[in-house]
Amino acid sequence: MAVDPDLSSAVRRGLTARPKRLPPHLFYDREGSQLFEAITELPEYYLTRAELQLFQAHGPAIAAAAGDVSAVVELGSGSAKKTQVLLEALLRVAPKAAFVAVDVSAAAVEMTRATLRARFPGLEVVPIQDEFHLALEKVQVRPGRKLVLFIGSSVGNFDAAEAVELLATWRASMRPGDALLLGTDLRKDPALLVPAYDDARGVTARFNKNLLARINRDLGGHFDLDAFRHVAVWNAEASRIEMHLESERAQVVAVDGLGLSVRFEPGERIHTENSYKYTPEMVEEILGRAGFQRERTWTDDRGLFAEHLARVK
Ligand code: AVJ
Repeated sequence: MAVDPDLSSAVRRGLTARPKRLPPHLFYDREGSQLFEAITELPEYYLTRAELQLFQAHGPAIAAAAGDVSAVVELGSGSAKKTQVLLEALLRVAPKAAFVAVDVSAAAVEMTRATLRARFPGLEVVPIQDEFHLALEKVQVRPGRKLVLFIGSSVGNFDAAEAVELLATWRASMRPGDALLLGTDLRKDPALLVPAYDDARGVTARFNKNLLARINRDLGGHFDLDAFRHVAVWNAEASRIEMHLESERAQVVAVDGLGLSVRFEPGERIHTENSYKYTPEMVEEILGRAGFQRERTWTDDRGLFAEHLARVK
């Protein structure tokens, strides 16, 4: 078995920690990425539709506020359906702008390039497979102002301290006049939040359990997926949805590829994801501490999701 060293060390660290945890970036292997796409179409998962509606309604205003940029840089490139709507508006204001698609996965940047080629034939699309801060450094060989996109509530996986550190690192590779467009989910009634992470069809449960399936596939694990329960809870104090995998019984699970046996108590949980939900004050604070000045914020019609345009201070 060809074992991925990043996966191995993350799984070993997480399953030997107390409480047990697994980092959310492990969700996104081929199966997990497909399950995430399915989540974005669920009736309960309002985030993607709200952000799309926001770009449809406010794309031109966002573009006008961003100004005549020479490059639009998207950190984390997916199927890019929402990005295309925004990009259409941006290119009307900045018709010569290039689009730089950044992802740690080569497959993701290639998919983005192919999709955008078809929709915007004249657009220069630059794929960069690298860490985000290194990609931002590379982009700066181009003259002109850059607009950096970090949308889709991707920042939601990080707590405030981590988010500040992340944004400050990017800020260090940005120049005066460059802008950041940050997409955040908003804090709202848990009656709306919880079902978005615990849908009736069980797609999110499968997405969560795919972590165990992935360990079985890639690391010779022996997890019985039926012996774990998908749990999504609202943590009001921390302002986040938490996802866990809860052991239904006492069990010992071997992971052959790691030479590891993991013991679970009945009801013991593996913490798999935090998804932070923001107030405007939280966003202002994070951006400010990271060296950005928030200039404008837009929300969708229902006030579920927000997009913030911030400038290098
Ligand atoms: C990709 C981090 C924005 O937190 O809503 C969806 C991931 N997890 N359902 C989110 C996710 C469970 C998603 N983000």
